[in-house]
Amino acid sequence: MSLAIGIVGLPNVGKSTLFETITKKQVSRENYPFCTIDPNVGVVAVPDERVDKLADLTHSLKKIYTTIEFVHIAGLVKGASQGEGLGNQFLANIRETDAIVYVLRCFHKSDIVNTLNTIDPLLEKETLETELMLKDLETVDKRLVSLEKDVKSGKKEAVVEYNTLKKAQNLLHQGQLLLDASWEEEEKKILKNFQFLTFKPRIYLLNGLKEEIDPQIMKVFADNNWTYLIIDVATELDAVGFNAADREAIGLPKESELDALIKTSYQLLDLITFFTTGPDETRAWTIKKGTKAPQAGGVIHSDFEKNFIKAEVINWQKLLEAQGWAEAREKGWLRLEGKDYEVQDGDVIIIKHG
Ligand SMILES: Nc1nc2c(ncn2[C@@H]2O[C@H](COP(=O)(O)OP(=O)(O)O)[C@@H](O)[C@H]2O)c(=O)[nH]1
Ligand SMILES: [Mg+2]
Repeated sequence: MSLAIGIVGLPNVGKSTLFETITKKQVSRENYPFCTIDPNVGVVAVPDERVDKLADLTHSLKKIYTTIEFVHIAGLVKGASQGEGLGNQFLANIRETDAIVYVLRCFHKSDIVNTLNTIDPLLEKETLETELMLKDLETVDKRLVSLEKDVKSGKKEAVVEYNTLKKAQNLLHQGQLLLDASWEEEEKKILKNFQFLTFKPRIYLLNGLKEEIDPQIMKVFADNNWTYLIIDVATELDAVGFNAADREAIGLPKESELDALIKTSYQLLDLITFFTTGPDETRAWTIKKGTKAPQAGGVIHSDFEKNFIKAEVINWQKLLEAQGWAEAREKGWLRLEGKDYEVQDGDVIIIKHG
């Protein structure tokens, strides 16, 4: 399971600069044969010190981190959803992503042409969201028409789907993002099938230096609980490859802001990581919080889910404390868990299968 994130923004707000930073940090394809090869997709490893420590402990030959794909599309302009510019086609490219990053221009650099006359991240946000809503509305309208016949003949599933989409249509007409409305589980399942753009979790990337951003604007984001990050993307591009000490020397936070973006995406999507480790490799695996042991095993190999017997589980820190698998087993620290066990973030697992 690789996570994909779409990048949207108006022209000249820093999308390409962000994408260039991402591609410079891109993982080598050797260790990640499953990655997409596409010039508009950048694949980065999710930084995780637990992988490094476990790999040291078990002398792994290989370390495999989980990855995130970033999908870059051309700038949206007003009217993109109706095919203005090439927007329509581009919007379809981010249909299959799990979340969307909105790049909003906050940097003041007068020699760079801005499609708006002022620096107004809230207006940019609104423009982008309107385009995504219109795109979703187009999908809804089409589907409603094709459902009519089955609804008239009283097909139960068609009626449920119709009502859900009608509700979505109304919300979109009122300018509401689908994710922000409340939905029954059944409705959510229906909506998921359509990969609606406004039903995806979102992160607002305020592109600029903290000093450049009006505190009032930050307050609006905070008050509304909109997930946002302040990143001066141009500076991050310059600092690609710097270690923590290099970064501090030029007044940047120790951690790459791109790493912060990756971690935030992870939290936003309710994802956790578990590990497998041994002499061959140490590997991080991504699952949704709440995943049970057999399904977690299925992420590694489908046979592990089908023929699941039980799992040996230990928290990664406990395994380090024991100083190895054999020692942990001797101390009785490995827990045997059955098919109802909910895998926890930081678990190290051995799946026993038939
Ligand atoms: N000062 C400053 N300039 C930036 C920043 N991000 C992008 N730029 C500049 O803005 C211009 C447009 O950026 P680009 O990434 O091409 O925008 P795009 O059209 O959204 O892809 C380039 O000259 C960048 O160097 C930033 O964080 N700070
Ligand atoms: Mg660009």
